[in-house]
Amino acid sequence: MASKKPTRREFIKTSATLASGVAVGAASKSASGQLEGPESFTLGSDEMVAYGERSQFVNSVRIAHGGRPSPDQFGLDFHIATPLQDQMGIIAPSSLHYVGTTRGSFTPEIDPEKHRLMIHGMVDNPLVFTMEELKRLPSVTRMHFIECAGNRANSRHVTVQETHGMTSNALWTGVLLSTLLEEAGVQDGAKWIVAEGVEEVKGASSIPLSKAMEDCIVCYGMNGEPVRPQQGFPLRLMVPGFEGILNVKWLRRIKLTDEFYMTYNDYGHLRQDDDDAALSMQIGPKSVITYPSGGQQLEGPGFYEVRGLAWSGGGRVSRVEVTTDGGETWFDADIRGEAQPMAHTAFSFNWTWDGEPCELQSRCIDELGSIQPTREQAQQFWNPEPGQRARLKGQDNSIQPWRIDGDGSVHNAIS
Ligand SMILES: Nc1nc2c(c(=O)[nH]1)N[C@H]1C(S)=C(S)[C@@H](COP(=O)(O)O)O[C@H]1N2
Ligand SMILES: [Mo]
Repeated sequence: MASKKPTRREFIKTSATLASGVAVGAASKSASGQLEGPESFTLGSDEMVAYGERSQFVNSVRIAHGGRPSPDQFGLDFHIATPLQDQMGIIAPSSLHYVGTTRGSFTPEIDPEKHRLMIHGMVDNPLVFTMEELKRLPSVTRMHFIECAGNRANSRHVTVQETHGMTSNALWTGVLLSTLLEEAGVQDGAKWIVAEGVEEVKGASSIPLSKAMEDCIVCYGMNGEPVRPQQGFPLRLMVPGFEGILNVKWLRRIKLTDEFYMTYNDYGHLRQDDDDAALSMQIGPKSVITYPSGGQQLEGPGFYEVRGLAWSGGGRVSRVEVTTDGGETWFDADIRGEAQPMAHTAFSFNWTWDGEPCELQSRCIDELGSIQPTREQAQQFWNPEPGQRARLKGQDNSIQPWRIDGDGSVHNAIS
């Protein structure tokens, strides 16, 4: 077997070895055996007092996703992927949150004082809210992930940023949409909402009214500050656990309707009927190991904490399993903290690598009992039987394999 889960006793033993190994390494670099001090000190500046910066030694960045430059030659932003391999824990720093745009966009500059949200259509009282009016209402702060349907791994991808970087998790603050809809008085027969951003056709999406009443949030806050412009400042819709495209940014209008609207977004997803549309929106159980992951290099045999993220549109993550032998044996990973519904959940697994080539995978089981599929299982959805109409399910939640070679290099093992 290429690897095994260390017992508690072995773990303590290997950790001790690891610690002395590090000390030896450091001593060999510094002839005097002294610890080195800082290179210099930053003097206080008005800027750093007013607004902090990360260290000059930290240089993790987002990248354009899907082989399309961002910004492109016209200055339009396209998909931008977050560096999951560098993220610590479950909250994406706002500056590194992934960005999804349906057809490329300029990030609108919206003066919050002028911004309005209109709720109309099949309601008794059409309403128009200012930002200040929204902020007076009862609010919630909840942790939720967003994931773009374009978050699909393929064999050409090298890093986890490329395979899985189109999802991020943040703390979102705002008013439950149900609060606003109750105020407006939903009429009998209304079944859908159509949410629209300031760029008209591009931001519009049809969302089932049942979902709108359940847990959607009209958000003005993100990670303790106003929503960032690329995430929809000053207002964005959060549709927990449903496809990213429904989380309308720069939200300005919500119309209640008795049927599904074939908006630009919906058309792009080839949804044919109401049921099909509603069912295809929820994101299945998914997980990925972020350490060790593609492009990284293990220093040599010994102890490693395997770490990753798991999530599901179906509620809380209830279990995550890890294999280090390509799927023959699965172990329960540790869930870090308490899993939140429709939120990234961190997992870890204590592992001692024996230096032999091996393959790491993780799989997520959510509170509905749904299990993350293998790539082969998921592909049955993507490639229908001959004669069947190709249905774009809009998501890839298949298991991600990482191969570790004898030299410690880590590779995407999708064939
Ligand atoms: N108004 C508007 N809302 C939008 C989009 C858009 O282009 N315009 N893109 C959608 C897509 S495709 C995704 S995946 C999510 C991404 O949200 P994020 O950029 O905050 O990560 O926003 C959605 N909301
Ligand atoms: Mo998206």
